[in-house]
Amino acid sequence: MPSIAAVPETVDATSHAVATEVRAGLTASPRTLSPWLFYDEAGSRLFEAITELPEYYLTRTERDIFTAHADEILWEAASGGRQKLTLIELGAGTATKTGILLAAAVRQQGSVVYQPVDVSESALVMASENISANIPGVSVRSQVADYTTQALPLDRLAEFRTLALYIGSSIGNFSPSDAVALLRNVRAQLLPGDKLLVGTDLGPGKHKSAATLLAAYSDAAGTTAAFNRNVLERLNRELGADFDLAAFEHKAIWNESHSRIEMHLESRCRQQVHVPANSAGGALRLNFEAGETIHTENSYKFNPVSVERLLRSADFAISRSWQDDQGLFAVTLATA
Ligand code: AVJ
Repeated sequence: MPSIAAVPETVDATSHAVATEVRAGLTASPRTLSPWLFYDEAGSRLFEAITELPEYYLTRTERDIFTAHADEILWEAASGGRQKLTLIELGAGTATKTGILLAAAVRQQGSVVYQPVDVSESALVMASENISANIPGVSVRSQVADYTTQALPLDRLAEFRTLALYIGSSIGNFSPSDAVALLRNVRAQLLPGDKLLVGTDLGPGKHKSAATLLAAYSDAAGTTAAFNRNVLERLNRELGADFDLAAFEHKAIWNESHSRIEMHLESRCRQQVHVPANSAGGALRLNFEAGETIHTENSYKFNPVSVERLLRSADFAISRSWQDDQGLFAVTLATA
């Protein structure tokens, strides 16, 4: 798959990948840093904290949708209970919400094989312990892999269909064209009749204002600001850069024309930042103007029509979709 920014193969084997990514992003204009750089150990902990913030409705809303509809979702995914399913999850992380779906799969078919895929080995260890300890009937086969560039490590069992999970609004980090490329890659590895369940955050609507969206990315406690700034701390730690964290401000912007939340780090003053020479090249002297930003994340927001368009562009047919009462979040089941 050509156009998707590659995530390094394991979180630990990244120093060269980090150096390369940072050099390209920080010397570009406008300056960018890829969102995968957020997720070092500290960043992963901060993200877990974000998912529990009052303003960050995404995680709990998707969990509520699963709680209300898990049996229905699994029944539909199994074509009205006619098929047996194996579940594979892209970017599983610690798989805290997936348990609800796995429990429904066990109710429906007695037992289930669950294959979480993630670039973080430590997240997969937590996922596997958590699921094995709490949901009898699930056998976990976790795999460290980058689903954006590598083949899905699909274990196919005869007579079982695959239900691929891509939940948590993870698709939102990709530009529309990269999202299509990613889903096409997933589609190419599924067999006709296999299913995909995608979780997408929704844009402003009847019950949802742009302010609600913005608050989710600029919480009062400052956890998202810390998450955003942690990427600079990471560059200080791992590359010996000398970013003054207090000199960069967290900014979240609603970009209506692209239907996305953008996160930036804005330089509060004119300043120079140094990155020592590393495996990717010579030392960098970066000159920031006051107000200049580093664009650190896009988080695309959808509506039922744009989700459908995206899935169709990747050769999926829509089976069914579920939302919460307030129209905050959508979970869509598609057929390969
Ligand atoms: C993990 C990509 C779904 O876009 O909401 C949370 C990451 N960034 N707060 C999102 C994130 C800032 C999150 N995703």
